[in-house]
This record gives sequence, C-alpha cells and structure tokens, in this order.
Amino acid sequence: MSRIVTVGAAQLGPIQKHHTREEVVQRLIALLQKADKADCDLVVFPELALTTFFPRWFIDNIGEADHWYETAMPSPVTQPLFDEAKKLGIGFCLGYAEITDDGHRYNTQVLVEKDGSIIAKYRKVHIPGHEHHEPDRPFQHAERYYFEPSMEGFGVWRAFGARVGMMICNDRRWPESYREMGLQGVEMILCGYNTPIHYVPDPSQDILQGFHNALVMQSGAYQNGTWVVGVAKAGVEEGVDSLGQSMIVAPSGQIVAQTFTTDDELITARCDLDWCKRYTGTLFDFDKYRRPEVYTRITSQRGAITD
Ligand code: CDT
Repeated sequence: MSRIVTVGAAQLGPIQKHHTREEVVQRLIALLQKADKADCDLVVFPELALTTFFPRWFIDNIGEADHWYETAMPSPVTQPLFDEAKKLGIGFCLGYAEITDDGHRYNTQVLVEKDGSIIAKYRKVHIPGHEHHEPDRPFQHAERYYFEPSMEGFGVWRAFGARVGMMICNDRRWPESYREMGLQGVEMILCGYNTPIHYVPDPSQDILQGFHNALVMQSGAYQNGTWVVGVAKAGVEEGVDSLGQSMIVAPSGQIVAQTFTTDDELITARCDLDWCKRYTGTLFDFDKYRRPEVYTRITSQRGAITD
C-alpha cells in the first residue's frame, strides 16, 4: 500500500510593516481552511511568515527590533492558528523570528502535528547577507545582524507517516543542507523563503532568480530522492519585489505544482513517499555508491583553496 502525504504549499503575498500579526494570522487561517477543502495533511508557510521581512532595514540598537521576534510559540496571537489547525486535523510548518529567554536570535521554523503538538523546531543554518549597515544599497539584507546561525544542524523527524526535514531559504542553495538530511533518510523537506528579485552584489543574477530557485530545489530533490516543498513570501513588500514561484518537487526532480501569482495562494500535491525509494534504492543508493573517504574536505575546510 502506498504512503501518501497530501501537502499544501501556502504562499503568502507581501506583509507590509503596518500589517498586524492578528491580520496575518487570519490570512494563515484562511489558507489552512482552503487546505482542508483540498484534504491536506500538512500545510507549509513561508520563512518569517508573521511579519514583514524586517532585515531589509538596519537599526543601530538591535533591542529596538525585539518587537519583530516571537518570545513563545504558540503565543496568544498565534494560538488561533494552532487551534484552527487542530480543529481541522491539519499539521503545519511555520517560519518566524525567534528570541530566546537568554537573548539569542534565530530565524526559525516549527513543525506542528495534526493534534497541535510541536514536533520539532529548526533554526536557519546558512545566514546570508551582511552584518553591518551598507548605506549604498537600495535596501538592506542584514540577516547576519539580526540572526545568529544555528549550531544544531539539520534534523529529520518522523511525522505524518514520513521522515520530514526542514530548511530555510538560503539553506536551499547549499547541497550540504539536502545531503545532511538525505543521510538521515529524509522523504520530505519543508522550506520557506523570502527572496528579493534584486540581488544587490550582482544584479546580473536578478533575471535568473526564478531559474536558480527551481534549479537548487529540483537538483536537491533528485540527488537525495526526496520531496521538496518550497514556499515563498512573494510580491512587492515595502517596495522590495520578492520571488514567488513556490513549488512542490518530486524525488525525480520534477515540479508537480507551482504557484502562478505573487499573492496568498495555495498549491497542493499528493506526495507518494514510496517514490523516494525509486531513487534512494537505485542510482542514489548512498550505502552502495557514496565515497565519504574521498569527501573529507567537505567538513574539514570552509572556503576554496586556490593556491
Ligand atoms: N531570506 C533569504 O535567505 N534570502 C536569500 C536572499 C539572497 S542573499 C541576500 C536567498 O537565498 O534567497
């Protein structure tokens, strides 16, 4: 008997600075209700799904940014989302900015089961952008100021009858992210993202944003024999145009569903988990074909040595 998880990728349109968390939670609930009509088991929301993408602004006193972060999950404001999901019997994955009791700041996703219990928390490993104010940019990408990189790495958890992993936005561009999970037998990777179309350090990449987005998720899925669910916060947010093109990618690397707007939009797919074995049991039978003894640079060295 095949193992099916029906997943919904719940893309969000922009969240402007003046939008309250209460308003955003109502949008998330509306998407959950659509997902219920489509018989979803699990709904994936974007990175930083409760607020605008605030690292586009720099402020000298980081304490003044505390209001963008969640101190608890769920909280009184997000509890209605947890309640609705539990009532509908749908699990979800939600990205948000987290501040811990001892003041650490992470870019985080939680995975919540159908009964409302939190299965896992993932904190972003690859933090892109810059640490300091760069006044010549049209907008900042100061994630390295607002978030510290997680030292916890990439986990895989049993949930929804599957082996589920998580990553966040820039993580999807790094093959190591997928492989770390592939080596734990991952069958479905959940990834929220906010990707500005304009890449300030090299604008020649702007036109390629959609291509690169698909390229990395399709190859990551194929090379690790896993489903990948990539979900955008899209559209023009505070004047910054961000990529949509949320997608659900099969272990073959094929896109089985993709959004066509930059607004709140749900796409769904019935994901056959046994499809993973067609790849992990053949061409990508890691146990048979991998050569870790010759990959030692991967963990012993960070940058390229060219001399
Ligand atoms: N949120 C996030 O990680 N965005 C990056 C933007 C490019 S780096 C400035 C991404 O990889 O999509």
